[in-house]
Amino acid sequence: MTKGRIVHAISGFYDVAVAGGGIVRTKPRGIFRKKGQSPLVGDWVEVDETDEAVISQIYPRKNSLIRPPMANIDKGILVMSAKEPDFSPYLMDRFIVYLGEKRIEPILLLTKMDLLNREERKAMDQVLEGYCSLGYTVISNEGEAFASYLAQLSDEWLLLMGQSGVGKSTMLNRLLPELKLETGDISLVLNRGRHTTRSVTVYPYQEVFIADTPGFSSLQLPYMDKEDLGHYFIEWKDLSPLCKYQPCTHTHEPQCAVKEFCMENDFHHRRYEHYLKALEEVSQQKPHYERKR
Ligand SMILES: Nc1nc2c(ncn2[C@@H]2O[C@H](COP(=O)(O)OP(=O)(O)OP(=O)(O)O)[C@@H](O)[C@H]2O)c(=O)[nH]1
Ligand SMILES: [Zn+2]
Repeated sequence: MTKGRIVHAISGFYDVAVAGGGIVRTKPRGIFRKKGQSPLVGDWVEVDETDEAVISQIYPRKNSLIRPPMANIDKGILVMSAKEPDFSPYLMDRFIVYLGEKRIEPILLLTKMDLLNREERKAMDQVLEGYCSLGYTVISNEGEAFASYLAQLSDEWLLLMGQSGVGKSTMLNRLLPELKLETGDISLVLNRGRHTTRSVTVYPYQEVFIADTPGFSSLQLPYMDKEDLGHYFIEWKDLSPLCKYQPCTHTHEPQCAVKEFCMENDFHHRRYEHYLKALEEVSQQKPHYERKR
């Protein structure tokens, strides 16, 4: 038996990077299908090579996603362009909620800052400072900032996420020039995305693994109780216990500490508006299959 990690899935086969080096192509034991389990890229597994190589055990996951089908992700790199497509703080906050619910740390990677004029750049810097002040890591794709960030990580799995055309492939090509990934204008890229949204490719880079998924334009918030949504707005952590009513949805309740705080400045107020929009969506959700995983 050898412990390893699934790095690639292809037509029912799973390539496992095994302890000691090397990749072994495996099939899962039949028992998994009977139990309704299927291995995911990112899974830690035991491989039994006595006969043909099979996955005999899947270790418990710290998290798993359906789109892309992956497990045990440490960090989500939210790639957002300043323009083309336009920067959307609402989309960013949705991503942050989505990752928060999966216990994945979000890292904000800004692209196309070069397309902004001086005024726009100033406004953008202010928004980014807001996210920095919340404790999030914010990196621009200009210069070597992202490469330097990656250089200080080890043994982590990162997932690149972001709309089509924000510059994910361009970024990967800069890190790994031998990849020569296709990059292109948004309309072409959108077409490609539509056909392959479920595929996932993992690239080793220095001491980390970077998973790339074709872009997508919308993101479904995970199923959650509406009282839980506020947990993913980290700046409210110490405030929500001070709300008069518990649990508080920070909407109609009187003497709500979160609401009072959010009225104080534009950045927090905008986050609060995003919270209200997301709350409406979460309130209308029906429990769906993702909940059972
Ligand atoms: N001006 C400018 N253009 C960029 C930058 N990064 C990427 N681009 C351009 O944006 C377009 C889309 O970039 P891609 O790397 O293909 O986008 P993607 O995120 O991989 O898109 P999907 O493959 O659909 O996920 C290309 O024409 C790139 O040359 C940047 O920092 N500045
Ligand atoms: Zn409240």
